[in-house]
Amino acid sequence: MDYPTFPADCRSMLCRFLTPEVFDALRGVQTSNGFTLEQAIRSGVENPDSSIGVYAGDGESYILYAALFDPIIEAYHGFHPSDTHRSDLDPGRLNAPNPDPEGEFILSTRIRVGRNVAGFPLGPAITREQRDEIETRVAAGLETLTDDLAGRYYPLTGMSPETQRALIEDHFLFKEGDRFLESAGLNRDWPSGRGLYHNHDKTFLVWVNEEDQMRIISMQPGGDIAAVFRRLVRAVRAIESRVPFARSAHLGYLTSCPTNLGTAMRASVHIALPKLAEDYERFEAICAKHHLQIRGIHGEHSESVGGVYDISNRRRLGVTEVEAAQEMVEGVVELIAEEKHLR
Ligand code: ADP
Ligand code: DAR
Repeated sequence: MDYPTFPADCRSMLCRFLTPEVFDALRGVQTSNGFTLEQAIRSGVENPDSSIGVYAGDGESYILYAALFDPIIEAYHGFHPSDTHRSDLDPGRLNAPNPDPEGEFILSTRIRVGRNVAGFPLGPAITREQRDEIETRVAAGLETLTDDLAGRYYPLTGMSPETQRALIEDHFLFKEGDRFLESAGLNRDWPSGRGLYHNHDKTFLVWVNEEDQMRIISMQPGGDIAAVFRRLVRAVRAIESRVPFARSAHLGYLTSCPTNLGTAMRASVHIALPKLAEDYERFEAICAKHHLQIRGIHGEHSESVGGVYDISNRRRLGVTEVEAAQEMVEGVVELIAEEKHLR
């Protein structure tokens, strides 16, 4: 593979940190799963509009390709190679009274964590057989869950397009055909091995074998962020007693995209901020102050509709789960105060 050419307007972390020196140092490297530098950077090379542009094929990728991954991890999370990640999943330490008890602003709250299964490669390097084995093991473990976590697993294979479309529209199921994931090899053998688990009222869901091998999701209408966090913690603990999670002392829970390392947690609200959206610079400044990310209402790479935005914590590594959720809560409190002031 020759050194890739990037367009002059490329702003991804890949084109920023893949210097010719780093490329030459890593070009002949392979992990024990045969995962190469070319595979790790393919998404950013084929999609120069990527924000990041790299994916790991296994835990080893973060070690063997550290010369490329470490500066990207530091630029995104503010996490230095000598830093140590800590986890804190104690809901008692989250100070989150409902920021919108009257339901004027927050339509819904969703907190998710990415998890991958210990002993297997990550999605970009996994084989079809390994991915299908993960689906079988995870689905079997999930279907032993009890009480409000009890539910059923629905394989994507055999799910009607109408059912898929409805679940995606209602924000319960992942979209298909993301070009960034496609280039990273994360859509191979689609839809084999993919599926959705959910409890009766769809407040607890698990995506199986999308970008990560699990996305464990707690969500409900309204702004009771503390209740959503409590349910997520119970679910994560119940699942980890059934399926071992891939993690490292340095990087926390391992994920295919470096933006999701550490807690692998994204805590978001769908919130109506039509007046603040008219002063977008002020909106962005408040979000930047609280390390918040602004997305549209159908997830990443989607648009806002009717002044409703998906607001979530941006940092996932080098902060604990409680700290990341607290960051989101405090940012949402300030966004609501500003929206009230503008109204
Ligand atoms: P992820 O959060 O898993 O990285 P996305 O940002 O693509 O993935 O969001 C996945 C789905 O979850 C999308 O349909 C998105 O609209 C939905 N979603 C995210 N946050 C919320 C929320 N607070 N309330 C309802 N749905 C949400
Ligand atoms: N689209 C890729 C990934 C960015 C982070 N989002 C994830 N992992 N879903 C990009 O480089 O823009």
